[in-house]
Amino acid sequence: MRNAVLKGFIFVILSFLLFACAKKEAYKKELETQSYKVVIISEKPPFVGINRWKIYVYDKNGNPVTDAKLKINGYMPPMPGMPEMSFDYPVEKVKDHYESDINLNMGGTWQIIVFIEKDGKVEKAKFGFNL
Ligand SMILES: [Cu+2]
Repeated sequence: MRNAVLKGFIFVILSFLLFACAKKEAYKKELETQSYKVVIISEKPPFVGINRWKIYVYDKNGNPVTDAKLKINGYMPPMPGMPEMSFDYPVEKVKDHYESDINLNMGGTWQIIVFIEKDGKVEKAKFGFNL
């Protein structure tokens, strides 16, 4: 009986911890390019509006890459009665990572490309989602 109470107690504490972690990193997207691992973190999953994204770039040894130049493009293919849209979002360097305000100004299909430029070479990390 005591054991069951203890187990229940531990379960509740673990659930709280899990919930706290999940809340802190509500959205995480990991992408791979030839030379890098790119991790995008945001407080919320993509939504219509201005999304603040933190972008972490790592080399294949897991070391942070902090001297690259990043650019992010958001593209929406043509929709009925609407031409295609393409936006370049400026990216700023913040300490050991990068940040950008991604303005997803309407619902629909979005294709995102993160351009990572370093030593004169550009690599692209791509993903997409529906809003
Ligand atoms: Cu559209």
